[in-house]
Amino acid sequence: MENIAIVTAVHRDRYELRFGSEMIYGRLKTTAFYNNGEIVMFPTVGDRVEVTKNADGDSTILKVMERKSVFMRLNSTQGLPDQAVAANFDYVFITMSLNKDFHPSKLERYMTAAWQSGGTPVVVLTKSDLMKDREEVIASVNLLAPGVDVYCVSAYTGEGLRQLEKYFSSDHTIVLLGSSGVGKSSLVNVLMGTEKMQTGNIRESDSQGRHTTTFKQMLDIPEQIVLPDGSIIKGGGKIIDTPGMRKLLMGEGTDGTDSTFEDIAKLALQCRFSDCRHQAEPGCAVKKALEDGTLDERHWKTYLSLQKEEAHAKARQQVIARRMEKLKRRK
Ligand SMILES: Nc1nc2c(ncn2[C@@H]2O[C@H](COP(=O)(O)OP(=O)(O)O)[C@@H](O)[C@H]2O)c(=O)[nH]1
Ligand SMILES: [Mg+2]
Repeated sequence: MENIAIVTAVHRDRYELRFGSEMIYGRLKTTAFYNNGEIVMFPTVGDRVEVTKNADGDSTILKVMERKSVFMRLNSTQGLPDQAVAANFDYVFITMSLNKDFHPSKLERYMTAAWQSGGTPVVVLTKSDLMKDREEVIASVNLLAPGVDVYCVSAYTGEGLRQLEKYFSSDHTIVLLGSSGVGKSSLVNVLMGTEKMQTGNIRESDSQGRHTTTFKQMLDIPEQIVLPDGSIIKGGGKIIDTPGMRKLLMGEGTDGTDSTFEDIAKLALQCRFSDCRHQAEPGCAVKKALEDGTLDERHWKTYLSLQKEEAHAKARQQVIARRMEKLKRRK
């Protein structure tokens, strides 16, 4: 695999690559990524790409290798393929701040996205220094995400960071998922021991057009991490910080939905009609469960909205496919 590089950062049309122990820059080979009538997904942070090394200039990226995990987001430009946000990670740190960001329905959506991505979710509740009383939030997480590890951490005091040690290892990559402002970049900085990432509510729109610098980055966690109190924990591995996680695409696969909404899937099997839409059909087990309270109304609503998003994503894919067909015929 001599000509395989790893994407460590994405600039507007230039990619920062790790090639063996070297850092190099690369650009897409135009004919490989545009113009061949097919939807070609651009590389993203974490991707393994095939390159032709150029000794005195930018290297050429020929192709994106198969991904073991990926987060997708809807393209804001209609008709263009959806974008990969981060790829090939092992753990998804679902970050929510303890003081005001925590909402059960948000957690459910993140859980679904995490399972669908192919990564393993870990719930990391941030800014623990601002909240002494966590029992309620932790109980809520345990209820919605049974079996998923939960941690309370503070980038300011370093509380709880020692417990994350087990995720840091040279063959593991972590990706941070969570709303802007919850402290993802601050967490990265404290692990890195330096201000690698800009912090303080950078709006997502700013990370796209106007700025040329990248906020999407994969960093090497140092072998030893010095916590704010001076104590040392074991580090290692890689961490991906990206602000572009808001409009995550709920993909077509239902695996993720299935693990978060297993209860609903089970109920649906008990409906009288196998094609029950859980609206006004007689003998609907979902309706009954909603009525007698065994199925939580909010949980059901989250499920419905995700279904809608999936349908929307599918429709978009069809529109794109049709356009691409047309383009092909025109050539
Ligand atoms: N009190 C407290 N504030 C924090 C902590 N981590 C981050 N912040 C603050 O929260 C704001 C957003 O942090 P940032 O790391 O940029 O969040 P991001 O958008 O998720 O990357 C900044 O003003 C940080 O100083 C923490 O552990 N405790
Ligand atoms: Mg940030």
